[in-house]
Amino acid sequence: MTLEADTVVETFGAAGDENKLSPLRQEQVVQLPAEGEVWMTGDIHDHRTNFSKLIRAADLENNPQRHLVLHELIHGDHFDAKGAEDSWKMLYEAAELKCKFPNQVHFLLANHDLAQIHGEGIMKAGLSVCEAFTAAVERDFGARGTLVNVAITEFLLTLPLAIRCPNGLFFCHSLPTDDQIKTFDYTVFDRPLSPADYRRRTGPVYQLIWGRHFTPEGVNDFADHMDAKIIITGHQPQDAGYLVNGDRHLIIASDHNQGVFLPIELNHEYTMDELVENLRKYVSLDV
Ligand SMILES: [Mn+2]
Repeated sequence: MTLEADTVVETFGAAGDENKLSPLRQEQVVQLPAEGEVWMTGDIHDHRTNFSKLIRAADLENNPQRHLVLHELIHGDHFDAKGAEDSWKMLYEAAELKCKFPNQVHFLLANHDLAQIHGEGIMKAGLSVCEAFTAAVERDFGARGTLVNVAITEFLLTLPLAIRCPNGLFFCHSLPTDDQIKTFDYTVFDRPLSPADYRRRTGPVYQLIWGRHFTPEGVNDFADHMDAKIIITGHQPQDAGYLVNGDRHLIIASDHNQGVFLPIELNHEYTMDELVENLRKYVSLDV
């Protein structure tokens, strides 16, 4: 793939504008309509086979009623010999998809995005995945790599925090821990964000997308506050593709060979059992 820096900067800019200006967006939340369908996914982390199958199967062009949710696309396993990590390309593909289908493609801010915005915060095997990501952009765009990295950062800052469906389903990357839920600043969804919202540990954005191991009781509190029936997240790795965490929380993963996604009809109210029945494995897709 040979791309000009100008093209890449322009595409990330346009996709970010689509994120911000979407008629479905209310502050940090995307509000889906009561008709059509949505395909919810889990973390993808540059899993190229699952991503390309998903895009082909979703066939957004021929299915204008279909919405697609994407999150945590970056920071995967494709490294070059010098340790540069290639996931900017998948993020770029997703940005192109947003430009082409602005009302059908929706993102959720994830903790790896926030780490990349800050340029630090996640290590793997003793190396910074954020620096590895940036190194691939600099490798591919040379002197213009800095401009591209700025465009990527600005794009990531436009990603919404949550998606709400009229059937009571609520999507976000993760949830705050039980301790944090007790004092969580729920106004974060309904107002413009400030730097304090992103702050490590104390910021509500940070808490929402970094939290792990919250209990079904914690989820109940959160779901009641948000007037949600069932919450679907990614973030916590699932070898089997998914985990039911109590009656109101489903975790799904899309970043490995047993990964799943979840097609949902927006005009139907689901039970947890129905959601689990609807889960589909990427390996089952014949596309
Ligand atoms: Mn995550």
